[in-house]
Amino acid sequence: MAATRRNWIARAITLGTLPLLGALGRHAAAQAPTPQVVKLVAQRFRYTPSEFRVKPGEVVLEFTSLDFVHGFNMPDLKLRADLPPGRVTQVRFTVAAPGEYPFLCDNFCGDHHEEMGARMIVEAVA
Ligand SMILES: [Cu+2]
Repeated sequence: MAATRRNWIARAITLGTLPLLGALGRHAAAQAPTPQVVKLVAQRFRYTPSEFRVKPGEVVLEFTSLDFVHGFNMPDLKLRADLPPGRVTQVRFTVAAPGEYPFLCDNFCGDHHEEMGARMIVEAVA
């Protein structure tokens, strides 16, 4: 008798919880930004942030250069752009494979130009 009662309670909790989890899942999906927008600043001789994470999907990088027409070159995705100061430059793409995607400045911008690099990390979807 007691066991039956426990089963009934367990079933009631399960039935009550599943719709709640479903609602939370839908909420999370609705909250996921599409595309994912990442703002970056380019300035001799770095990008800020120097590392950022996204999930697989559509991504928009929004660059603001503070001092020079820096370059953006991400060889693994064959992406490149010039980043003139005084305006926002958008680079839009879709990435599918998790991993690390380094990028660098490919416009010579001074003595430490070759140190001007950063990376995007695409997270594996759980
Ligand atoms: Cu540069």
